[in-house]
Amino acid sequence: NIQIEDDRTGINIETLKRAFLDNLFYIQAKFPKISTKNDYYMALAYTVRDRLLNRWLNTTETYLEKAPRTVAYLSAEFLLGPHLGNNLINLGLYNVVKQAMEDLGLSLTDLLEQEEEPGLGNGGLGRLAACYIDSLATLEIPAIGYGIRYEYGIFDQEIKDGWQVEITDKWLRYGNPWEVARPEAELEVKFGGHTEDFIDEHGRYRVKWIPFKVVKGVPYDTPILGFQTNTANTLRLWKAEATESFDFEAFNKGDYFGAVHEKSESENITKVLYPNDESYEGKQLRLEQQFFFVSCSLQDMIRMMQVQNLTLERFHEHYAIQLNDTHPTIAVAELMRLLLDEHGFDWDKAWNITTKTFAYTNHTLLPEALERWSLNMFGSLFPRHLKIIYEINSRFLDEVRIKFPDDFDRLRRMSIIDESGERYVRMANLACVGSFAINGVAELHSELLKKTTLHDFYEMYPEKFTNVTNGVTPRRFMVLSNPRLANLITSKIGDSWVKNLDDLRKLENFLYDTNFRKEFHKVKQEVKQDLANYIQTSYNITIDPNSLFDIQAKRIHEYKRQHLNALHIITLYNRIKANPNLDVTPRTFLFGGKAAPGYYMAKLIIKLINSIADVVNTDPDMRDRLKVVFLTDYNVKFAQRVYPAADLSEQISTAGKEASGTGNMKFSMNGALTIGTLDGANIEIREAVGEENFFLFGLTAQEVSQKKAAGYNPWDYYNSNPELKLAIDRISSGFFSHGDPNLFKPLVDSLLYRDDYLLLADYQSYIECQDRVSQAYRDREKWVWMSILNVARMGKFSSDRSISDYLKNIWKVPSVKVDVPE
Ligand code: 26M
Repeated sequence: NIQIEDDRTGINIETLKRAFLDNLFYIQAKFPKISTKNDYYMALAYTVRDRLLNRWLNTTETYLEKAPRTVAYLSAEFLLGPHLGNNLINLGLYNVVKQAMEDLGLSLTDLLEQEEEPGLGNGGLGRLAACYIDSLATLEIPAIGYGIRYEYGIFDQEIKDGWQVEITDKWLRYGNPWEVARPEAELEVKFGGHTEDFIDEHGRYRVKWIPFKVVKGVPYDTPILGFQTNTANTLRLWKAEATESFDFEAFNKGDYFGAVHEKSESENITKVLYPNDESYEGKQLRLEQQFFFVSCSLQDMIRMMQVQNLTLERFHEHYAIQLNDTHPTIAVAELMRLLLDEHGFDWDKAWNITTKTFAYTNHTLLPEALERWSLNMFGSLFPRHLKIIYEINSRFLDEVRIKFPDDFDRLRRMSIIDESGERYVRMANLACVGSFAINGVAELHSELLKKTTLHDFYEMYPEKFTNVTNGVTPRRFMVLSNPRLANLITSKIGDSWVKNLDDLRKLENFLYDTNFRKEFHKVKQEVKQDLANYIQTSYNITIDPNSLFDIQAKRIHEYKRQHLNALHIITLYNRIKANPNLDVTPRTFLFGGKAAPGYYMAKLIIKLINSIADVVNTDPDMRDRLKVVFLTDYNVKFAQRVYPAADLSEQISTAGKEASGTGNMKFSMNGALTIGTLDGANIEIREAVGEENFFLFGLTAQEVSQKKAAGYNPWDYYNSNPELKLAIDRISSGFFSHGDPNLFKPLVDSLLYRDDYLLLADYQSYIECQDRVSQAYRDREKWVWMSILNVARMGKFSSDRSISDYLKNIWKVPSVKVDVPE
């Protein structure tokens, strides 16, 4: 029974091997003898790519023909992580390909390790966008992700002498086999210049925008596969290039160097991802990036409708556009401009379409993170948009006046233009006015939005507000990252849980099965051993897989309180120093995360952790009891190693500050127990897994704001808590800084004189909770029990559920089946 398979699509082992060697020869131009690891990676990537093109092209074709209602997810960031492993999982080819590689004497794990991940995002917000496009494809929803093809993604982190050093992320260095450039679909984006009013041939008042410069946007498409479906949606990222016409003009004037300079200026727009999260910086280039990708994306959508012979009157019926935070919010003004100026709509019609198109997700309550653009800068870059925004604002404020007569303070607060001093365009206000739906990312966050940051808008438009609790994809963060656990689960309850995460509940039937609990524990130990081996190899540090792996991995920020975790470590250190025979539960503290390059305090926190690690790891009294490791360059690839190996997940933000968190979910669905505050999605995780299976501590959001209102004084805590005082004094004395009392002074002072994030107020509660954790870990049977319950009850936190919520409550986009003919 000989079966002949096409080398491009066949999935038999022999075919895969032949196809792989074929790609190695014809694409990499190499024989095995002279191939590098990267050649092998590329050959395999193309082999896998060949096998998804059928789905991708058929999906695209289906959407073109059926012209279904479509979700457009606009995000300045998509933190995708490596493609190869994920595509193998979603195609169902992981095991055959692994075998095929083994037959050729290659290890799939090694090849996966080769991939330079597209780190086109900072953290939570960018990673959420990546999870959502995965779930959209898995749920077979017509959808497209639009974003920016940064030439340099989030910087690579190195640690030198305990300090963070940033290295440019040259992720495209060896080529990107997953993207396809579509230069034939390029578009033009205008910047600067001025506007001119004129009367058109129908005697109507119109506006023309005469730009100062025009930049080309070239789309690069990446297929996003659904899990075990035919759907392969597109992620379309825009790269900026110079327009020939501009080169040409300068060239004619004889200004060759000027022309080349102009060209590189244009290409700067998509050069680099801004590395700050949770704090906004009013940089012009950032605003240019936002407008650039938004304008390309909207023009692209309009062009698509024209190809499909659809009238733009129905734009809002054809597209539901989600604004991932305010970063793409200039889309509200740009869609208005396109409809008014380029397609001849009148204001009311254009406004009706626009406000039925957009929905806005807010990701933060931190005031310093709210985007506002200096009016001067905004007006000189986008003179037409500023006029449109004035018009939107004036009509909007009329509405406010009708609903709330004589409330001048309210008008001042709600105005899209901030006129309290230097004038600004407030992007969150524009997003609220221009969208039909506004959501927060966890229940508490959505409630706080209504009560605080967006309170006025809630009173104005209560019907717009909803909550959609975040979720994460179990394909990448369980199946791919933790195959041992995934296989154990599947051996007990089948594999339906991968697409229907609520099915994990069936694991509860095995709680009383001693054998299952043993296997579950064994899996955790093996995965911890894997991480220990990795740390041994890369850091030359030995960690004990029998110790409690206590992990905090996320961007470094004062509100996330990595330094509270540090105070706990110092406290344990002090206790052991005071009593070297103390019976402590051995712990390994692992940290990972990047600090924004301009965020001094965050960088000092990294230095502190590394300094503590130096002291703790070399003190003989600490041996076999405490270890501290700062894991360098925490990214998606590394996160996939970390989540599975955690016993304890640190989710210790000041209550009311973390909008949701998504790492918290990834840890818990891999069986880590959480020590956490009542913040963001922690609250819902605790409800889901059961309060007895969650280590809760700290003030509530309400208590935090009350305490602040009552005049919080950190000294009260410092003076009345000897262990706390001792811990802080250790730092200020220079104990961790070779006797230098100045090094950490800014950090210590920030705690003693301000403590904006209430570390001192939460310290005692945290320490007592950590003591309970240490006790609990000694009863390994009990711990495993709680850990199983965490996995079994995390179904709600699949991004498939989040996307279903968006579909049901906001987008109302039906699924579309894609046929893939053989
Ligand atoms: C803004 C302006 C200029 C440069 C960068 C930015 C910027 C970029 C990313 C601001 C914020 C950015 O990300 C914020 C973020 O990641 N927020 C997190 O979003 C997650 C997904 O909803 C939540 O789970 C986290 O709680 C929230 O902190």
